[in-house]
Amino acid sequence: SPLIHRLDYQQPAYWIRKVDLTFDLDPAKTLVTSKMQVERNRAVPHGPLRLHGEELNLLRVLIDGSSVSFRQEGHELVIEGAPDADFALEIRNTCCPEKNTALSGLYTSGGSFFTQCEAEGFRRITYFLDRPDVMAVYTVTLRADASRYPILLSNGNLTDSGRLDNGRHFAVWSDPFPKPSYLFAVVAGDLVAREQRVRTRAGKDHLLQVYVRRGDLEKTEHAMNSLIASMVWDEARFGLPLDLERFMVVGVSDFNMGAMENKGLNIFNTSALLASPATATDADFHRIESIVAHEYFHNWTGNRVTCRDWFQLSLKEGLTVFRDQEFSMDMAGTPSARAVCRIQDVRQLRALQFPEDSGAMAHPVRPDSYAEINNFYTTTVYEKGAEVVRMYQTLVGRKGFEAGMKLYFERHDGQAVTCDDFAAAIADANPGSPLATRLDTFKRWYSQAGTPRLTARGEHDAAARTYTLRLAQHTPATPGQGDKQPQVIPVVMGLLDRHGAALALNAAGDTETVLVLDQAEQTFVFENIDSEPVPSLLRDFSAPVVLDDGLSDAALLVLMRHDSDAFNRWEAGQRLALNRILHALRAGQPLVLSPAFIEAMRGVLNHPELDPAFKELALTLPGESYIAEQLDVVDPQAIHAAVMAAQAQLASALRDDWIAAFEAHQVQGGYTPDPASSGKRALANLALSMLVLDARSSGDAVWPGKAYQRFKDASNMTDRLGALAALVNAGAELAAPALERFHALFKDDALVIDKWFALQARAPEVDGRVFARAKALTKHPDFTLRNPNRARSLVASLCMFNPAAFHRTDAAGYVFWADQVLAMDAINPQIASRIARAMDRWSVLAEPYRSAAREAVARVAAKPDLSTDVREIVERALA
Ligand code: HT7
Ligand code: ZN
Repeated sequence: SPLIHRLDYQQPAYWIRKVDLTFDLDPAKTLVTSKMQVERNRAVPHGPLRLHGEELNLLRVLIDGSSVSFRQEGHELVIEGAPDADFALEIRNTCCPEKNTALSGLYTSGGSFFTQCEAEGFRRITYFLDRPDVMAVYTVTLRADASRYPILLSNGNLTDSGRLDNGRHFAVWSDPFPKPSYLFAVVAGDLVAREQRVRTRAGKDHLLQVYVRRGDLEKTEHAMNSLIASMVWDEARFGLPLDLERFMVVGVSDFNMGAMENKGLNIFNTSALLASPATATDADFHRIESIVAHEYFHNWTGNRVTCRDWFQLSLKEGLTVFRDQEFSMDMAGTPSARAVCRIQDVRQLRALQFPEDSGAMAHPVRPDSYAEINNFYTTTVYEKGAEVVRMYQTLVGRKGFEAGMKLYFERHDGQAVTCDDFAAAIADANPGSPLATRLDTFKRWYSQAGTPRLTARGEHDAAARTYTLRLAQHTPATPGQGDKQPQVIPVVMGLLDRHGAALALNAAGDTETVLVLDQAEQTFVFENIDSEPVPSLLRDFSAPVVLDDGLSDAALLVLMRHDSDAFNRWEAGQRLALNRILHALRAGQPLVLSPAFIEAMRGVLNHPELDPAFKELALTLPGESYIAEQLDVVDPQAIHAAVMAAQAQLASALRDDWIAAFEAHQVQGGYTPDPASSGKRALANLALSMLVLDARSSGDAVWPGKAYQRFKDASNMTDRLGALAALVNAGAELAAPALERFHALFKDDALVIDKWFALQARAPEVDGRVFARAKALTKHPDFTLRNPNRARSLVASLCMFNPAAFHRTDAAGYVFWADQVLAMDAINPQIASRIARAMDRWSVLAEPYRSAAREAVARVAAKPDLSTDVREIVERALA
């Protein structure tokens, strides 16, 4: 497929300023009539009007009321004789929602109609200039059967509604804000709404509605509360109010991503919307809060100011992820709960984005080319993009960042702009700042792929009482980018003495500072340092880099016990564990945890002041994909064996402490998903899983029995799933009856059954049993590739999140992967290409995995009628 290049951007030959859309909704054949006000763009030479359109049946094309000649060229409708003036264009076409299994455009799910237009779904509804820099004002008339589709929704305000003949009815919606077509939405179906009227600080009244299927209404309270909290936060933190009288959120079970920020009509995957204590875990409640906030925040960062072209995607996504992360931290409240949020975000970044940055799909935050834009809704664009925005804030300060945001909206409200425009606004609002003085170098974060390596070495001069810190950076080559230039790396840091006391870094007595690295190598000297200090670098993970500070285990122990920065306390513990695991892997020796490490972990577990949530994170070993990232040649089985050994040793050495922790962290009273209660549940669940694991090697039946009892009696899903996971992950005999019981209890709740599949597909592999079970589950009557959540729960869980079950010496995992990708591609290319990415890093695998994996990728690539989505992924993998 041809590549689209960022530097080829050109304005369109025409703008579409106003659209009148009429839908005669029918699952088999929906009729769409589009009346557009088209304006000639005098900034570019006159040329044909080229409209995008896919999977449509064209009925007629009129310009100023008269038919015109046109031709269809691939996915374009070309009108050669379009006037060199403004004109009215009318197009009539049909599409087939019930056959739309790709879930892009207009489709049906559970008997209702939904749309998904980002990135290029609008062209699957009608012919249009389906690009984000074409912004129009929409009026939408929906006509449908009144009994099957009593609710008819679109963007903006309801301006008319009423009955029609033949049991049909209609609704007219007008959206006053010009918007790109990707923010257009329609929903029609038999839905019910939770409603809430709110008054904002500015004194405006709004109606908030959360629409779901009948029966799901009681699961929408948390989403509604999250929406209200998001509104309050955005007004308080950034002065950004809701600009619509009505804000609607709708849940749908078949959805390719988490949610979509359509103007005034957000559409959500039910997995990101519905929660009750009995069916959703603490993690689900937290995820829902963050996604509801994310979509709401897009109303300003994405909708009011949108992207000029899709290469600028991180302009809205990186910024909005940053905003939802800040919101979650503010909602968490205490410094410790904020640190837990940050640690979770960084753990996610390292587990998903770092591998992306070092694999076949590595690309800059602002990519240079793509074949299929849907392949670039990536963790690099989203999460690394958010880290880039965080670095702006670190370099100009929180107030400076808020001033930069204000200037960004003053300059660009109502426009479609670029990442450069955002950078300019933040820098211009902060003249003289370390950002403004290095803006061009800073912007390399947008253009260079790959995770920079930061090396730090310190030298203490006892006679001069100085400490000299040498920082060096280097970014490894990535596909298509051999040579990298130095980037701007803000290093938030402090120095500790060997007893853990914070040292003054300057005459003012500051104990924390920001070093700004912008060269390949730089040296920083600290005065009046009496003895060899322990450096605490990159506090709060101040830049998305891999740090090599060469610290000894003894120095890491000082940081782990005493650093004022909670992130670095956690990080030191992870590094101690990682060092042991890597040492064993490189030496090909069995893993043995040192007594010092075990005692340090005991210290954390029994610490009287640390938060349970922090303890749970500190006592969880580094993930297998993060460990793999540290190695040049990856043997997934060896990594798994080392992690399992480390876990077994921690389980057994701290057995009594785990018992005490489990008993001390029972939450009394009704369920609430607040950070304190969820932290306790997380630690109790970890303790329980350690005790059940240890029971397996010691032959003890008490803890599996207790876990089963807890599973049966639990009053919330976090405890129930935690106990079930403890049994399944330890391979306990009681796992099978517990799984059966769980399925029977929740057989009618799709989101819970997704958990049932995922738990089994993600269980730690032992002797190929997990793989065999997962493969068998593809034949389970509840399994289907047609529902993305279900497909992800089994296929993605196995292929992308269970390396030891997937990477097998007999290559059966790769055969399974290829079969599933090909089957999925015929149904839903976006989901198929996500699953295809399980092979991004095949080339770093040890043999025999490497050759077998390559063969499987080649088998998929050899299929002639592959979608553009999957083709781009497998061809990049093989390049
Ligand atoms: N902006 C939304 C992206 C999205 C999407 C993209 C491609 C295909 C389907 C999709 N559904 C949603 C989601 C967000 O970042 O908020
Ligand atoms: Zn987003």
